[in-house]
Amino acid sequence: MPKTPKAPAPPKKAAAKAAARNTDSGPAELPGGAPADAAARKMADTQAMAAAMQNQEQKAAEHGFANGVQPIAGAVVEPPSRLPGASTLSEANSSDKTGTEALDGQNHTIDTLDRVRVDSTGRAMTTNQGVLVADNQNSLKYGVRGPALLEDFILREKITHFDHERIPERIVHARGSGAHGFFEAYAPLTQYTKAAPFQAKGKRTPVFVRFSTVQGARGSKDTARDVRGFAVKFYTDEGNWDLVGNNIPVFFIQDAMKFPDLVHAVKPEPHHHMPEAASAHDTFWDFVSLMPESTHMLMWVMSDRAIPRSFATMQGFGVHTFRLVNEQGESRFCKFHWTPLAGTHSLVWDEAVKISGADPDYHRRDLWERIESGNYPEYELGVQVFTEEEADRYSFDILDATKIVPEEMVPILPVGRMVLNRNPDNFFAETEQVAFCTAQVIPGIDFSNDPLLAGRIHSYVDTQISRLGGPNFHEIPINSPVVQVHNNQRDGMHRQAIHRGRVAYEPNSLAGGCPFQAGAAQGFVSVPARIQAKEEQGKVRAKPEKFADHYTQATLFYESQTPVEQVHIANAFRFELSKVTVPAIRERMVAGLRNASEQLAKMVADGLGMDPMPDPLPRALPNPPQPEVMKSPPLSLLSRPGQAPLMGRKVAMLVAPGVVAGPLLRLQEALLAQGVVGRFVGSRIGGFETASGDVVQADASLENEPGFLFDALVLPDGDEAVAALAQDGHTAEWIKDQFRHCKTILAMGASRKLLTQAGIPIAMDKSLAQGGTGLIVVDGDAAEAGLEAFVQALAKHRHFGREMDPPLV
Ligand code: HDE
Repeated sequence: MPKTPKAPAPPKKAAAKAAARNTDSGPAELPGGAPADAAARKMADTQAMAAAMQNQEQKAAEHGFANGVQPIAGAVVEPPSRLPGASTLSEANSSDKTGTEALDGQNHTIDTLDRVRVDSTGRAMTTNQGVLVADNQNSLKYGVRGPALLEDFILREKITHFDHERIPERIVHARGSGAHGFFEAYAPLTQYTKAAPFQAKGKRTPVFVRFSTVQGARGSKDTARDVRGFAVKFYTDEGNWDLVGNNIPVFFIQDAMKFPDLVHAVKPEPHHHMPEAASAHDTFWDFVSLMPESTHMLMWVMSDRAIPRSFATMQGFGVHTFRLVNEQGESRFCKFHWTPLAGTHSLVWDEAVKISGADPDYHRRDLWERIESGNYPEYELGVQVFTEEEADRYSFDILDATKIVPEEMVPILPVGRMVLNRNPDNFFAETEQVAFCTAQVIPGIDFSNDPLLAGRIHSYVDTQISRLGGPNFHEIPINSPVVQVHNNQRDGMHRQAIHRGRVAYEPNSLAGGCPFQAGAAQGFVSVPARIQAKEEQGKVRAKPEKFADHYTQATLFYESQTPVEQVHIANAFRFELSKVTVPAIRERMVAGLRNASEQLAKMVADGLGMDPMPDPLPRALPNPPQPEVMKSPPLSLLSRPGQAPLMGRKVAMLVAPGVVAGPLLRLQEALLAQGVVGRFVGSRIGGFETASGDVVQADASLENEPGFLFDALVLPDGDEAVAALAQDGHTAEWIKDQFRHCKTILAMGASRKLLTQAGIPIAMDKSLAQGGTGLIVVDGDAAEAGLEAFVQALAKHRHFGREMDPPLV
């Protein structure tokens, strides 16, 4: 056979080019020399980067305890060019849609919310695909009177989207209102923590806050008797930190295992789904009367704390014991406290009930209006810091969420302030879609072993997955952090991020090891909890012994209240238990209360017609340790009148034809300067001619804004005006409510008659000099003095000196 001539060797460059064009296999070795084109260069650079990666140091270091506290940073190889990191060589071809190539190390899903804000000024309407809509009034039909056509993609898109507008409401805390703002540190707190917001004086961290009620549905009333959620998302420069707290520093239960039971008991009863936004029903009281550890929390929930005047006038608490961790890795326990600048002020029950009918959005509106008018709600953040050794000596267990650490034992250290200065643009996109997760902590903040907290660390992430439709809820704009997000999590419903490159695992050499583990120097490292977990006990379902002291701090709370507040607590128990239909539940509850306060139990029993009282419930811990503190005055709401108590208040000034308007106009101006809105209210809205022939405009009516929606009432001088107001039956109701709710009333000149007509005991104003009853009656020529006294009395918010049970008026 003739010898076949040997084929000439292909040029090396062509071989490299050809090899680089395959995605299913590769050469045994790459040809040397300068790469022929981009594909070959990508192949060569990828090979060089992969060959440079070694992982031995990492592997060895992963083992043993040292890594547990000091993990090292991951191995990284600098890529020779951008090519190995590219998903595709064709990324160089850009368009209006694709944009250009991803920038090095950038994740644009975290850009400011501007990236998703929409303003339609001057724009024509389009479909979701951007097609201009010619007619938004009529569906497509066959003939003017003919049947609608299936091909009407414009109608179908619109209706389909509408059909899916709702998402599930939160399991609890469904009703809520949110706001943006900032946290500003007073001074470096580096001694205790390396957490980003506390590193420098004046450092500002953006926040989003959501306040909520617990029991009611998304559309339920704001003024229910309930715990208020106080959840703060800090967008720190080391990632998001969520401090998901309440306006009450303790909780009903001690272990997450009982949370579904608690919520099932308090929610509307399953057979008839009543009552909405109320705990005054059988199943709630059945459950808590069988759970003596709830007693302390019940004291708070039956106090006026559970009916706040405003989100701006309530405290917030982290509830659990957390940890602060400093650069040296030293950890201390910590309790978080928010204290409002406007002071702690509440409604009274009769008022809360009435407001829920007239304005179910009372707190939402109040928050919105405060921010829109520049009366920004402000809170001071304080921390109680203590060591594990100190905690061990306490008479109570700091892992027990039914206990506080009294301020007398560990003072509150003020660390910064939070100002809420921007309303959301869109309720759904921001307030509804915000996902607070207790698991979201940053370096410098860590958990204690509180078993309630442990359940929460799981629950909040978990619940968002069904509420927000999948695992990518962190990419929803309100939830994304302000720092870079890089990991190997991929895909899932509604994924937004488009990752460049083909590597979604670690360790890798094909992405130069990136994203690499940050190591202890920068990354989050859990504090090894030392004395709390006793090895020799092994796995147990159990409670620490001190958790059995169910009543000592309930007593502390009750004894620390002023007499007025104690009466309010008793009245709240009386009201709630009167709504229970099963006497045995009531009796069990009163029997439990006897262990906390004999006086309280007696008042409640009397109010329920219960005589004799049942025997006290047996105690789980018959001889609790002596408490460190017997009385803690800061636990009283009245101990915090606030530095800006007037800010955000609303005053009604009644007007009618012939009103003497001069003092009212002067008052309105003076109030506005202090952040108080004074509104003219008439029998109808619109203009009224004054005694001097001018016109005042009423922008609210006695009918559309009932009196209990205002913090104070001014009755004007002017015979004709007073006669007209006396003719309107609403006027007396207004006055009675203001009087019953212990709010400030100023009556000038002729309007004294209106007080008499409403049955108000006018002689009360005589005691003004002795501290004030908030009922100020002045002659027409003494209006100025009246205005001054009015502003002073308004700052006190309420004048409980005139409260009577049952009410006189
Ligand atoms: Fe919550 N709680 N909770 N909670 N909680 C939720 O998370 C849960 C507890 C609190 O404005 C849910 O996103 C468990 C204590 C607030 O979006 C859910 C346990 C405190 C908010 C959940 C507790 C809170 C929630 C429902 C016991 C005060 C509203 C929707 C182990 C420190 C956050 C959601 C917002 C919301 C679970 C107890 C406060 C179901 C399992 C104690 C302020 O995940």
